[in-house]
Amino acid sequence: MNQTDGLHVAVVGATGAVGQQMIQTLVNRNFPFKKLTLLSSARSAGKKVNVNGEEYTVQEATPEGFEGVDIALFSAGGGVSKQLAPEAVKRGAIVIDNTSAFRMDPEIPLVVPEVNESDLHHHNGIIANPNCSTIQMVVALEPIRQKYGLKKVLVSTYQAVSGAGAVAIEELREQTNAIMNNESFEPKILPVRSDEKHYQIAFNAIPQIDKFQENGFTFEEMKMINETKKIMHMPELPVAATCVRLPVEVGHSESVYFELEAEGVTAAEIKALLNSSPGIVLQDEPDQQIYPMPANCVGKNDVFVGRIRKDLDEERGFHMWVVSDNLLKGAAWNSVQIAESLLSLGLVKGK
Ligand code: NAP
Ligand code: 3JM
Repeated sequence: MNQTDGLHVAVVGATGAVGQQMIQTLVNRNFPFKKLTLLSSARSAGKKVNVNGEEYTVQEATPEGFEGVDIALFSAGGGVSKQLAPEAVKRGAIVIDNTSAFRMDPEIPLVVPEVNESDLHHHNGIIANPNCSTIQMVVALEPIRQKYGLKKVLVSTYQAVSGAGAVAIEELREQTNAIMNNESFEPKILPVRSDEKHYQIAFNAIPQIDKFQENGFTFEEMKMINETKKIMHMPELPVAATCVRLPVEVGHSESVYFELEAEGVTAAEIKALLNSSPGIVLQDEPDQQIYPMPANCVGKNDVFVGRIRKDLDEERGFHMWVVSDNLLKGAAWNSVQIAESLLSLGLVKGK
């Protein structure tokens, strides 16, 4: 098949917070699909979804459901990916996986097109999409790494509830209403659905995203640490992260401290560099009170950077504030962008 005839694309987890954005992004980008298969668990099978004026019926994800699929975008949790991604590949599909299931597998490329698009040349059927918080940070760090070198990265995140799925968005809304109406409520989802304790997220900040590891970091923090080193091909780069959930619906924010290899660099030089770097919008005019905020980045594909300033004590240290729509560049857009890269590099054959 000629690629321009269109591809058969499947979205696994099509009814979820990320899956919905994937469908919308495919439509918005005019992605060349001739057939779209929407997959979920048995719970949502049969549900009708409107895509660009056409009605699609969601089907239960099964191995056989991948027959004839060219590209499968997975976003239904790590367990589903581990079970079904190899089945999709066996049937000839290229899988772009949005979960943590395969990200640290050395045989599997972990790709942010602005940073390491060329890693796509060495895939064996599965390509991993990094964690949302990692993606927006490496888009901002890569131009700096290329020009000045990086010695250290320390990040604290301020993450939106939509990163924990549709049920977490619902929980924030219901809790906020309950508190405003003086009603009682019982937290059930955040910080981690399967953990023993659940805490209020409305009017609060929770310093736990994903489960705690033996080293005292959470899994979300370890994702940021390990994935950053892999994507930037810097296994020795010192990276540390603290990830915090906030009562924001969409848009992750990050305070990033980094140290350069180079000496004598100014904040103005970093601003000029980021202003002309791919995927980045610079919003950095303190005298006009201009800086990125999640409410302004919802629905946009870019990574917004501001508050760039030199550390007062460390000559090679800088601080910046990085914001992006976690469901778009953090998930759906990065996945579709990977699919677009595969097409432009001639790495999708089609059938
Ligand atoms: P969500 O809103 O809870 O949606 C989950 C989706 O997965 C739903 O479509 C659900 O279908 C489907 N699903 C659940 N169990 C399934 C099964 N056994 N077989 C097939 N489909 C199943 O969650 P979300 O926020 O969209 O996130 C989905 C996944 O994407 C996460 O678990 C995570 O691994 C990944 N993710 C990645 C990033 C990133 O940083 N790149 C960000 C957020 C999420 P039903 O409607 O049938 O339940
Ligand atoms: C974001 O149930 C699961 O396996 C999903 C957990 C999850 C992940 C993950 O680890 O894949 C929820 C939200 C992510 C992610 O992107 O890392």
